[in-house]
Amino acid sequence: MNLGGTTWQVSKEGDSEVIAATVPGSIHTDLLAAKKIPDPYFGDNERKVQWVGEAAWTYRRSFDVSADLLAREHLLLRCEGLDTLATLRINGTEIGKTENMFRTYEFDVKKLLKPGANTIEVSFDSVLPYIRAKDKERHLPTWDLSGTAYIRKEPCNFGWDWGPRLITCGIWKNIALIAYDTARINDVLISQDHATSGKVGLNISVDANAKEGVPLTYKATVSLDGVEVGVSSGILQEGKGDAKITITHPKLWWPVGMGNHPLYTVKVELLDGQGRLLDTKTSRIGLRVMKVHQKTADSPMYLEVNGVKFFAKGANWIPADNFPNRIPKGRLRRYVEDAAACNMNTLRFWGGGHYEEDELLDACDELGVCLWIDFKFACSSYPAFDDAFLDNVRLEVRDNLKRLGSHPSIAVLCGNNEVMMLRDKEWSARKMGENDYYKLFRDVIGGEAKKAAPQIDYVTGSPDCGDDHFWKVWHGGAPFEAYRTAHGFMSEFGFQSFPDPKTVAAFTEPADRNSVYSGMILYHERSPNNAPLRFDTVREGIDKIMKMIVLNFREPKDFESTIWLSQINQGYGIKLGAESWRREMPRSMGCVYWQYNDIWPSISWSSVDYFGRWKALQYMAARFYGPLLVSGVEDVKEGKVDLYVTSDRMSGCNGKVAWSVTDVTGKPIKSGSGEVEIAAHSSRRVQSIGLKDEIRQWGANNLIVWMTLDVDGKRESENMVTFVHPKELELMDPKLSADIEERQGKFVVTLKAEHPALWSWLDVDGVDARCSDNFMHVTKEKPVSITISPAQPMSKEAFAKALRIRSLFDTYSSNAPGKNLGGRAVAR
Ligand code: BMA
Repeated sequence: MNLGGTTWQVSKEGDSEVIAATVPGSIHTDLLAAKKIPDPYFGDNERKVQWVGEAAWTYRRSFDVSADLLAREHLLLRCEGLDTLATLRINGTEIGKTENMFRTYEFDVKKLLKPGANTIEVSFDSVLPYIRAKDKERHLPTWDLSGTAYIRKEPCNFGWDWGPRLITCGIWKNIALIAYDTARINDVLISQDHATSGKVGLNISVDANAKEGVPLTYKATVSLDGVEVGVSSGILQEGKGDAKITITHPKLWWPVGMGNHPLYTVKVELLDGQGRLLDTKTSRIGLRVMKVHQKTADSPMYLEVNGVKFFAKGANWIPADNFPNRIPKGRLRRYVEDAAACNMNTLRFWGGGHYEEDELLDACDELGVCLWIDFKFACSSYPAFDDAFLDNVRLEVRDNLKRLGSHPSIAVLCGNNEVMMLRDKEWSARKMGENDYYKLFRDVIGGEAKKAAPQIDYVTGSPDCGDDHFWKVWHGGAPFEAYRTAHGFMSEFGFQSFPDPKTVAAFTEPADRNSVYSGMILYHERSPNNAPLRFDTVREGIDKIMKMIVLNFREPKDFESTIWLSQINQGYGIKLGAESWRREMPRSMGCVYWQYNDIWPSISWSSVDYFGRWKALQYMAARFYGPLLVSGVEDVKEGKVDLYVTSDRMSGCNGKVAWSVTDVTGKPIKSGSGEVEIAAHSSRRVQSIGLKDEIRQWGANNLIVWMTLDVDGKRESENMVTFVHPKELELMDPKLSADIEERQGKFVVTLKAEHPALWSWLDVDGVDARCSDNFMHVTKEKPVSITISPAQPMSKEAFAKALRIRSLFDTYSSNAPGKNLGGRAVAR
């Protein structure tokens, strides 16, 4: 019996006012619905609602229990998520207290319930006095708010360098009464044996809570697309039994770009001695062997699936909302679709969030996106000296792996994010002792993970396993070119940008949008520190964006141009890193940029913003993560461009690489092409284009090198490099124009340019619209056709009126009309 819904009420401790509440939910969303607080994501409202996290709140409802339900042998209250310090009462009697938002708690309530009306009350204490008192007893070194590591609550709920501090409480997951007779299934653990080729052996371990003297049997059925492919049944001994099923002609599960992602359904039924069905548990699995190879002297860390080593391409996932319950259904799936559409095969669920929703993992299983999942420990030391804390963590790991452990998309389980940076030989004022570090992350979490998910590789932390968090560019101030000096499995690196102007408008007043340094803009950017409410520290993020823009591009002409140019700049930089690491495979084997999504509307490292709008980086990722990539490395001193072809394909192919050199006006200078053999999972230099003479004659700042890769007559990749930063190119007005054709509610826009239009993009004024591609280069020889799907129906006239076409040229403030030096420029 589901106890969730809208029949709940909530009140603040010491206050007689009662407001309607929704379960699952959170106190902020209830207060918002009751119009008791302003939208905390708008302007600096966050500051005005800090009192919410300081207060204690009680949720209550009444519910009817039928005589039938009461007649069942067992009656439990099951809470799948209580955030966080809760005291529960049934009909006024306390039934327990909880202290971990990540755990599932069950309470025997049979004796307390009565036929007819009953009440449930869940009181939440503020976690702030609790963590303050704990930290006073013994301070834990941290980069975050002191004391937060004492409580098992989403770390970023206390604020992060991309998110607000809105400390929630509430019943954030399902709550229900569970009634059953005789026995129920506790857990089902499925392991796969791929040792014999052409077969996969499944061992399905069933664990039921047996009752002495009551015979129990099980039946396990495996099916694919509704067709049964194996069945096994037997008798449980003391509640335990192993079903063994061999799948002949197995269809293997592969990540994005490597094959299909078939999912088998495993249904386990628990029956009593008379064959009466007692309980059922269904899981979806994929047949695959996934391995993590940690870094060695000769190799970076890398992932392997079904015996095939593959390059991990993707981004880091953070919670999609500070209030996860209000994420619209389908939105999480959409994020995964967008990742897969951009050729991402990996998402890392970073350690400062929560154990993610089923919808998100289901989508990753279905679409072939591999997951690296951190346990939820980040950027702090932890009280591993406290046995009660360790016991609490053990149960947390068990509960979460019971729910998540069978997802085929999980490639890596990882103890924490960046706790190793706070680790030393002994505990000190700034560091955590290594004995306690290993006790928590290797022995306790690693030990539980081995038991609960034996077939998923576990690593103690990121970047413990030889992966790299490369922050020299954003945090260290180095230029994007520094990415080319690093190698390995790059699990974090990133650069910030502004979100879409529509998103900026969602958290600002028009007057805030007169400068990127206006108070409200600064307020929604949180780097470098994780203390959002402190105004005594200098915010550096916007400065970093502006400095990097003018290092690579020209100064933007106005507020909106700054937004778009910040996106082009971000994409330009991340592309530089991603292509470099892909090129040098297998010396580097992973590129997982920071960060994929946003928790609120903000200026951050994301490529998809809080509302799901793509930044330029997301479009560029589709290209630089493409299964086949042609890329160029410029060397102005040697006067050459080296062309590389990189393949993540499962088999070899032959292709044609063509290149051409033009001046910035688009005038052809030199070109060539050649056939190339492309091996599976390979990268190599296919050609070196000597351009010494051209540089001497035309000037390095006047040349653009274009390249394409075709396979079987199909364009697989195209790219462009210049010898200088784009700001040094004396661009001409490209005279962009567009032809619009309407096709079943969508519009096909063909962009044409008279001169190279670098990073051209389309945008529909005031309307959300999906573009099949964006931020691409258009030349006279190569018009580009883009399909645009507006979020709302539009007439062709309205569309044409709202369509805006721009390119890099339009963002600049100092475009003297086409002042091209045409051949007179001097090489650098
Ligand atoms: C990292 C992450 C996050 C952080 C990001 C940006 O190292 O693990 O803690 O948000 O950098 O600073």
